[in-house]
Amino acid sequence: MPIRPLVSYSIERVEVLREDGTVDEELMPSLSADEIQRLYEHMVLTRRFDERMFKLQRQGRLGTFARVTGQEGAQIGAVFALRPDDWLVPAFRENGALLWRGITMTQLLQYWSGDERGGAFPRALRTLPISIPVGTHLLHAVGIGWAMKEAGEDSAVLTFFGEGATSTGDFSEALNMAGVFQVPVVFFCQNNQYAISVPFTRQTAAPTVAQKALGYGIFGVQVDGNDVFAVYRATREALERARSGKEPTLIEAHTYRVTDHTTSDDARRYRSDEEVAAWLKRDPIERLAHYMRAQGFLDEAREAEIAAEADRKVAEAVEAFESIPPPEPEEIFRHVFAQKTRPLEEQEAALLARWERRR
Ligand SMILES: Cc1ncc(C[n+]2csc(CCOP(=O)(O)OP(=O)(O)O)c2C)c(N)n1
Repeated sequence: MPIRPLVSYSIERVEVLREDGTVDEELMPSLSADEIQRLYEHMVLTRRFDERMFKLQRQGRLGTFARVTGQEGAQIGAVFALRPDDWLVPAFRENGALLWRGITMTQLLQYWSGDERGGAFPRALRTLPISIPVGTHLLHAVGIGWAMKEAGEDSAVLTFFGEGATSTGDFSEALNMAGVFQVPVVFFCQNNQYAISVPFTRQTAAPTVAQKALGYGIFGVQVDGNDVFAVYRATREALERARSGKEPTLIEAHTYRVTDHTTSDDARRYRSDEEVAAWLKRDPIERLAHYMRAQGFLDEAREAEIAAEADRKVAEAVEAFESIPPPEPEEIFRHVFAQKTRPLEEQEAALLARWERRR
């Protein structure tokens, strides 16, 4: 019996916008000057909001949260390809994506201050709540996609997660089910190289996340995650494939988390300053700005104006957030289950009794 290869494969990496700000004209997606400006403005807003949130957290005015800085290219490039009738299923590092979908900064500040009312996103935005448990939401994304397919809707689902989530059973179940039932989901992995302190090389022996798609019979591709044009191109193609053929895709956006895992972490304990410095040079916003300056879309004055406008919007949101009356203590228990469990009821009664004594 001969031994013959059964399956052979290769994984492609898509790059459009080079570090020097020039683009591969053949691969450049068709985007108007206005759309490119909007991409840039939203990436800047996401960064400025992130920086302000960090200060608020350090001042004790906000709880623990996961920063986006360095991942704006991956995140904004992907959601830019969404239509309003598509669904977004986020993890917990998606403030930029959520803002793009129309969730307000005020509401996000509320959520990250521990006020559960901030987590109830308007239904019309077709955006699921923030998912803190790693990987569980991938199954929700498949459920939504499957339901839409059954209902004959021609929209798709985009779900975000980190490379750490690819080690969970939920990841495997979700991709398998999506492949078997040809569910219109785009699985978007922001491979930011670390799951808290665990580096990518300890997460998997595979050299890429993208190749994991092969095991589920779906299409997988890697993109330079700090290249907003490559991300947009790959996500738009994947969403179109999903909407027309109902085929799922796994996209790996190769990027880097330049800040700590969350505000409760100290990344200096497990990685070198040199490594961070090397990635800072690949900053997605600066790379896009480089391109825009060469095209005549951006100059110093406009850059300052965009930053000032972002800061003004952030300041307004912070003011609105800080004027919201604090939630009632029972809010904590309202959003866990549709029907409260007995232990929750007991905890609620205990908390309310203590609250009364304090008054
Ligand atoms: C089911 C579950 N296990 C553990 C945790 C604790 N935890 C929070 S974030 C995280 C790492 C996630 O890494 P990754 O998926 O790569 O996303 P990133 O934080 O890098 O964006 C862990 C283990 C959790 N939130 N949920």
